[in-house]
Amino acid sequence: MLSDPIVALATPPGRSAVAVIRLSGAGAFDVASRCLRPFSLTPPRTARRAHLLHPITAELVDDVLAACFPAPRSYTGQDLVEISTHGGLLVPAEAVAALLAAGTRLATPGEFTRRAVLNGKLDLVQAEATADLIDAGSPAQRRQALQQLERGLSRRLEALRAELLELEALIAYEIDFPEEDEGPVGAERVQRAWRAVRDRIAGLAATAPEGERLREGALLVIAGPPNAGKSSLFNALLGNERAIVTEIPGTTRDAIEAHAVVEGFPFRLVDTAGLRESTDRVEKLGIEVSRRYLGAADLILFCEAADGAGREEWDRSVRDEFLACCGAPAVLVETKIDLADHSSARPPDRLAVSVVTGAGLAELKRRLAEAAFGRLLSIGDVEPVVTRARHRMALQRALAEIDAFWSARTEGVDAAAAATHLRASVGALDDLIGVVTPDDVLDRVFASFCVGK
Ligand SMILES: Nc1nc2c(ncn2[C@@H]2O[C@H](COP(=O)(O)OP(=O)(O)OP(=O)(O)O)[C@@H](O)[C@H]2O)c(=O)[nH]1
Ligand SMILES: [Mg+2]
Repeated sequence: MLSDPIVALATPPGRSAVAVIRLSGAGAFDVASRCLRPFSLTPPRTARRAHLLHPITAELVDDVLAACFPAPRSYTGQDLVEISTHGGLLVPAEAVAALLAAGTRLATPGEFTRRAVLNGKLDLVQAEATADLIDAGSPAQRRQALQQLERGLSRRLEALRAELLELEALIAYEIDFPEEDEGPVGAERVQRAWRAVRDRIAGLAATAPEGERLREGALLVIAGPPNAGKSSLFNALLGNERAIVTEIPGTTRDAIEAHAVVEGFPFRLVDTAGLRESTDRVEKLGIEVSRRYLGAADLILFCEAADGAGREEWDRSVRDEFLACCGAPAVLVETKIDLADHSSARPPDRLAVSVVTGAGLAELKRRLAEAAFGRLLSIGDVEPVVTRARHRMALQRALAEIDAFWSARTEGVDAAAAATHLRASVGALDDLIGVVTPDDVLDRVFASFCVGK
């Protein structure tokens, strides 16, 4: 049912000053009136102090603040009551129990936002952004989610949709009068309009790799010979002593993964076992794990020590061959620069760092953010970005259809048939915004939501 009254705790359980409970659906005010003394609908959207009582035992549960949001001016678009109780484990749970006894049921995960979508309060992209904003772990993620929540991406998609419809209108004459040689709209104008909208859709689709990376964090794998200072650098980027550091080559055996925010961007840092030919069984397993991470990396931070540690097996050609095999772009660093012999010239492609003096670390962070998120940095926060596989796939479908339109046109297929591809392209954008959304798509979008969202 999509309108029955539902209730859930909107804040996490645990010790806190206040907790917020939401109640939404047809009859939500009746339910609230059975538990709140006094209960008043007016003035709407105004918090009022009340006692919350159990509707059957009449036992006082808490002293609360309650606000009523009559439909359609509420988060869900339905009648909604927001109740602030005292926090902790017991009080909010008992308040929810009282509301359940008064005739509601517990919301399923994401059900409030799902109702907001079905009632047209949010589109699907905004609903996803709501979850992303809550999950944001870095400033860049928060800005991106907020921009989507404010309809930055939705507006761009609507503009693209309007351009596709205009293109369709341009060829309407050819559909109506297929026998005429040249309609009132020149072929060039149609081509220009097609090219413009095609490029704009392709441009948006091109933000997908970094956009998806922004949601998940860039996988940055720190690799290099044993004893090169990888774990030391991992700790320095993380800001705490997570990985064990010793002067013994082969200290790190297993890969260690941790979330880090670098220059405001999210990274999944991985420290790996130093790469060398080893006969030690455990170390060999660790090196195998390193290779697997390297295969999945978005970016590799390759370390070589200025004091020559671990250099024997890693001359330049071995390193270059290794990096070429990895596939991901690499940032090269020369570690332990405080130990360097200053008379020797350093190759210009490498950034010199030291975790002892802190030299080069700020520059390294900038380079990492640039390497992993350069496109996002250059387009800034104003341009919309797509951040999910769902977005990317819909745009690719829109692009394929608009290209199919052009092929059909150049191959002399009649205008009405070619125009069906434009329709399909519009349809792909509609699916993305969530104009008409089938249940299974909604199920997938809301699968990761928690109860109370
Ligand atoms: N002077 C100096 N010593 C460093 C620096 N970075 C690391 N070291 C030292 O180098 C040694 C090896 O450092 P680790 O960070 O454990 O090196 P690793 O690459 O993780 O080594 P494995 O895990 O064995 O592959 C330790 O004794 C560190 O204290 C640095 O910037 N300056
Ligand atoms: Mg290590």
